[in-house]
Amino acid sequence: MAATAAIIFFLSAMAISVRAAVVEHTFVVSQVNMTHLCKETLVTVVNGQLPGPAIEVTEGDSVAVLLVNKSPYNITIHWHGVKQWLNCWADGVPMVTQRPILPNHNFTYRFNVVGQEGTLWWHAHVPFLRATLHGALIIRPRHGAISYPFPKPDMEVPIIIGDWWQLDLPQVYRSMKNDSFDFFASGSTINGKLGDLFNCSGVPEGGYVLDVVPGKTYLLRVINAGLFSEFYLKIAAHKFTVVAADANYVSPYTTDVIAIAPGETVDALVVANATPGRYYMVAKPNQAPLPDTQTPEFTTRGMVQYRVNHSSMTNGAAALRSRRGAKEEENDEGPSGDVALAPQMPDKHDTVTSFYFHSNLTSLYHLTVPQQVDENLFLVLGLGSICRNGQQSCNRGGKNNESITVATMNSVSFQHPTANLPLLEEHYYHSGLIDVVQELPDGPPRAFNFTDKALIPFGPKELRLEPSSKATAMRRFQHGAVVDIVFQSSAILQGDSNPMHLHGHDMFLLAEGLGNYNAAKDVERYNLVNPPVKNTVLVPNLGWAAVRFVANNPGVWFIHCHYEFHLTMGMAAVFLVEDGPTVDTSLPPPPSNFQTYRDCDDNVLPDELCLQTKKSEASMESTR
Ligand SMILES: *[C@@H]1O[C@H](CO)[C@@H](O)[C@H](O)[C@H]1NC(C)=O
Ligand SMILES: *[C@@H]1O[C@H](CO)[C@@H](O)[C@H](O)[C@H]1NC(C)=O
Ligand SMILES: *[C@@H]1O[C@H](CO)[C@@H](O)[C@H](O)[C@H]1NC(C)=O
Ligand SMILES: *[C@@H]1O[C@H](CO)[C@@H](O)[C@H](O)[C@H]1NC(C)=O
Ligand SMILES: *[C@@H]1O[C@H](CO)[C@@H](O)[C@H](O)[C@H]1NC(C)=O
Ligand SMILES: *[C@@H]1O[C@H](CO)[C@@H](O)[C@H](O)[C@H]1NC(C)=O
Ligand SMILES: *[C@@H]1O[C@H](CO)[C@@H](O)[C@H](O)[C@H]1NC(C)=O
Ligand SMILES: *[C@@H]1O[C@H](CO)[C@@H](O)[C@H](O)[C@H]1NC(C)=O
Ligand SMILES: [Cu+2]
Repeated sequence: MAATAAIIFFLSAMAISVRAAVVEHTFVVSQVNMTHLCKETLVTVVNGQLPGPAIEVTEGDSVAVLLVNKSPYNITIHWHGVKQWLNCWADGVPMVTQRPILPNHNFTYRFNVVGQEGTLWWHAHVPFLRATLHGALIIRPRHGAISYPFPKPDMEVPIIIGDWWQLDLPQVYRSMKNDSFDFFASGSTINGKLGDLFNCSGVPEGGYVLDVVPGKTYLLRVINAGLFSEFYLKIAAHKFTVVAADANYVSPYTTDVIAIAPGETVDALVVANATPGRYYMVAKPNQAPLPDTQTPEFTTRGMVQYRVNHSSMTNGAAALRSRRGAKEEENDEGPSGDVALAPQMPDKHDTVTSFYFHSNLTSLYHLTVPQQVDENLFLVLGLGSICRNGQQSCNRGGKNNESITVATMNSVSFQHPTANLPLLEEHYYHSGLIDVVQELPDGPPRAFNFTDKALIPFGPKELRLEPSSKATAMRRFQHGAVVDIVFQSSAILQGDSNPMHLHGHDMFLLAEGLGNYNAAKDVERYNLVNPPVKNTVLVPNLGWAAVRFVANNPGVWFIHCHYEFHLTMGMAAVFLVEDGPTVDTSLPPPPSNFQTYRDCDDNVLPDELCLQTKKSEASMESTR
């Protein structure tokens, strides 16, 4: 049975291209001790590595990842940005698309990577644990480097920006769900390394080093795997040519700074054309200025180091210093005493540089953007409160123990499904249960001046706006529906931006702006010719972003903010895309290794999972 399925799977992969391969990995999830900043911390990682292993494929390949869960946690892995065409089963969202993989259990994910090129990534879709469970997913063109739509790079380098946490992350999650928010990382990292801005008793932390050869071109595959912050990335004395974002090619865009929010990826070329020497590569988080609450955030840096002999290196850097002066760039004493050049970074309160960076991206190709729109959603992103213990009324706001602060879309805070079957299974087997989830409203319950700064800081003024509901909010789309969404950030969120990530589909980013969205004048600005195509759209702080996508991939897809604190607080929903009219446009049955409620009778599913499905199963029988 399993063998037959494997053969069918292999044949369908073959049909795409005779040369398509199956890329296989084994991911062993376990806990290891790592020591940074003088402190040993127990972290959950894949194959003992942080970041985890990179998956490298050629477009059209299939991927098979055997996940062996030796951690004490329930785990699922999400293949961030992979479209999972007709394969929602492999999307890896616990209780939305699959049951979690229990401790001491295994599961094999199988998916094809088709019609996408560039950089994506994978991460655990387990609250907060994705801080240490992540890695790159690199998709090269089928016809080799010659088919890159830019000069062939001499070398490709993943640059994963992340956080270093010294806390028990599952406990942080439980606390944040219970109205307690003062938990922060202890540092930031580039490729898992904190760098020399951090030290243990004065001994600098090791930093990421990229050795370069003069004149060579490097393709940086930049991923923001951090939980809390957007970052600015710069390399002293070097420019980037951005060529792709979210595994979609963009018109080459030259800049000295990359802005990247959690969930986004950026591919950029860097030519090693500076005077040979040592140049800091710096990743610095940004945040909205006062009166926003200011949170601890950390700059991290690595080094771009020219491969030349030591004396010419020192001379080169010194020459560069005297030529450029200290106004543009700051010099820093390297650990070994020679001088390395540090880039001048944007101010941490500068959010305009991010707005410009994102607004300046356009698709490399002219696209066929559908013009006829079937559905319009206006999703206001905000904060709210719910009463503890399901009560209807309570004291809200301030320091009280009767309500819990939540994050919302149109005043609904997402209740992650826990008690029943995964939503996708309910949907596929037509249990009828899925009908009881709440419909995501098309617009906010009340209009207000969404970006009125008088609402900052979060205080008594917005109390009247905040009563919210907690529900598994879902929106159903007919197969093929063309959907427009305007995401509107609100001042209730203080000055937070919101990287909104949609599973299973890319979105055309038609326009973005500051202040309140105004259809009367903003629709005219829509780019329907070459909009960037994204799986994660950064909605500017106190601003909006308008996207369009075609709901043609049947299944149940998560849509959520990629800031972990907003997701934990409920800034999420699910989109259910109906089957199309044909087999080729309908969700196939679950893969053969996929355990559903039907396996309970055969004792295939572990008892823990059967117990929780008993109730659902009973009600399913009654609806059949
Ligand atoms: C991590 O370190 C602690 C304290 O040193 C030790 O008790 C524990 O066994 C270690 N765990 C692992 C997985 O190495
Ligand atoms: C893991 O998942 C099972 C089944 O959904 C659930 O019963 C259990 O409480 C979960 N364990 C943890 C630690 O979340
Ligand atoms: C999980 O996979 C590992 C490695 O292949 C294997 O040794 C183990 O028996 C598997 N466990 C289960 C429960 O299938
Ligand atoms: C949640 O917070 C409330 C109020 O601070 C506290 O009484 C309760 O013990 C907390 N619950 C958990 C599970 O931490
Ligand atoms: C080490 O780190 C601490 C805390 O960030 C800082 O105050 C101190 O200046 C650092 N020391 C050195 C020698 O870099
Ligand atoms: C692109 O960036 C430049 C500054 O780098 C800015 O002046 C311009 O307005 C930006 N373009 C858009 C469409 O935002
Ligand atoms: C809530 O706070 C009030 C006033 O601080 C206190 O009297 C009450 O015991 C608290 N209730 C709970 C359940 O902690
Ligand atoms: C909304 O608030 C902004 C910022 O405080 C203000 O500039 C704008 O005039 C307000 N708009 C309306 C329609 O009241
Ligand atoms: Cu958010």
